[in-house]
Amino acid sequence: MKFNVVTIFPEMFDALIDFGITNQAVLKQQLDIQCWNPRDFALDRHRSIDDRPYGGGPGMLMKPEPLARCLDEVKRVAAGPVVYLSPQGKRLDQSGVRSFSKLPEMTLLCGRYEGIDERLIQTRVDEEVSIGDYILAGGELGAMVIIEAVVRLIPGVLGNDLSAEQDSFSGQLLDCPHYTRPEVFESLNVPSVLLSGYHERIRRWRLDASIARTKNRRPEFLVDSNLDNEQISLLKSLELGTNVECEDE
Ligand code: 4FM
Repeated sequence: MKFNVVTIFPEMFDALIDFGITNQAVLKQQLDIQCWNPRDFALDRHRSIDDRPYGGGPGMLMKPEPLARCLDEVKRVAAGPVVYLSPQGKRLDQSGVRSFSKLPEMTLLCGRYEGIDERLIQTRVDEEVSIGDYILAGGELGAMVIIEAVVRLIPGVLGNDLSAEQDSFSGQLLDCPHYTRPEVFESLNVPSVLLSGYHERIRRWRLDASIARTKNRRPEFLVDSNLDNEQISLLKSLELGTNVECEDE
């Protein structure tokens, strides 16, 4: 998959290119990140990209012309939607990440300062997306969040075929607790079922723990969710208090 990123801070994306799963995907040519700097499209001597807001007020805005020239060049050579990262956008969730992961290419537009000229959003942005209800200083970290979340779903990246979507049941349920060696850590034991070797009991314990956690921490996930019969019956026994496992959840 290819990401075109419009940003005045392209070096920030070295974090993805140089580390972790995104680095692995770049090395295996499963991921391409190309940054486009609006400053390179400014025509004045000072290569200015910001200007003062009409109507007054504090701070600066990204001026439309360099950004427009930059985006027009990206659109000339690139495929897929232009996504603008901002707190005003539609909240991203795992199903949104999944639909991005099916695209061969997309463009992420990162703003800085107090905002970008609205006419640029009107004329050149397909979707406005927010990664959460908090205010960052620019769109770059949001773009990096999208790239990392999308890349781990691309088939063949990480060897994800089992782990990527299964680890959270496709975003429907929260993950269960995990344990590794030693068997006792600071006098805390690993749940004995995980040491038993009974694979079906382990599978049930994990499913049960996932449903209990979800009910306690994110009950809204269980409203209108597509649980199977086994999951529904586990949820009912949890609601009746007849569930023996998961004491703290
Ligand atoms: C965005 C600052 C554009 C300045 C931001 C400009 C954000 C979020 C966010 C800050 N992005 N989800 N929340 N961006 O806070 O995606 Cl011009």
